[in-house]
Amino acid sequence: MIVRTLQEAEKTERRVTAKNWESVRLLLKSDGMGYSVHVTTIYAGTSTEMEYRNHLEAVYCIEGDGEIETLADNKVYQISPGTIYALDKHDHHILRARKDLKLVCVFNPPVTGKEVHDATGAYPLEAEPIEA
Ligand code: 9YT
Repeated sequence: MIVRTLQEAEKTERRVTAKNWESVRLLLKSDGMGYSVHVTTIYAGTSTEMEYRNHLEAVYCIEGDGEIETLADNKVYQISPGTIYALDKHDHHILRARKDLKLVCVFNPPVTGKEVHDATGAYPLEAEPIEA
């Protein structure tokens, strides 16, 4: 059984920061669940381009206001509390926050905690990629 709180996790290396966002990884690969769970804040006024080639990600908004644009078709979807989006096609996208976006993110396969975004906006995978 694993029980931990956001409040204690954010005082550890589970909290990571970047220019446009910060994130607390409540569950990581080492927790053995087969997915990771993150509470991520995307800072107001930022635009972040991402493409997780090696991961599937679902993102549920609990606070804030923003939008996501999928770059393959330039479609824009509004994001507010109660909205979930799932990058089921490893969608290349831009996330824009009008107000601080607080998001619960689930990654499959799980993030190890050591990844940094590479030049394509993806996280590298330790094992075989899902697709080339
Ligand atoms: C919203 C989003 O794409 N979050 C990704 C997770 C976050 N950047 C993290 O924990 O690395």
